[in-house]
Amino acid sequence: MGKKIAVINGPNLNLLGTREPEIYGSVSLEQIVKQLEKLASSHGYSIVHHQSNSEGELVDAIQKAGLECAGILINAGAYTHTSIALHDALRGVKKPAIEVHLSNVYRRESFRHHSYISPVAEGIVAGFGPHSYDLALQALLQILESKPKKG
Ligand code: CA2
Repeated sequence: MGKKIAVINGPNLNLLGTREPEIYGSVSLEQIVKQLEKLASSHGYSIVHHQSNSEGELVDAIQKAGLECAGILINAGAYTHTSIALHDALRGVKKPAIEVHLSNVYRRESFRHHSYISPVAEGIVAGFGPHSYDLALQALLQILESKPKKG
């Protein structure tokens, strides 16, 4: 079966690379995931990617990741700032999760300054464009690789 890392992306992130390049860059989500797959495979992990524009589907993806994956990278998009359901789902999953944002949310509108994800994340990476995902994966791998092995 192999070791897996879940990458979960929320609403509108399917549009990456097509609009608002001044905020979100010109790299597509597919390209970001390809890059993550390279880094993950060099550490013996595969990536399971899920993007959805629906809150309930994201809850399902988190629950599934909790059963199948060693850890989670999550960019919940605008649901970061609104969703108690995603907070509860992540809280219920006993796997490390890293919160990712392309933009520096603290440089932007004040409604982006609160996150329901941060209290249930190991850490946050924001503001480095697509590179935020690579940095977050590096951090997650470090957490996973420093865990004492069971048995
Ligand atoms: O900076 C981030 O990664 C965000 O999670 C992106 C969300 C935003 O609501 C958060 O506050 C910060 C929005 C994603 C929208 O993505 C688009 C990409 C290309 C074109 C239009 C939207």
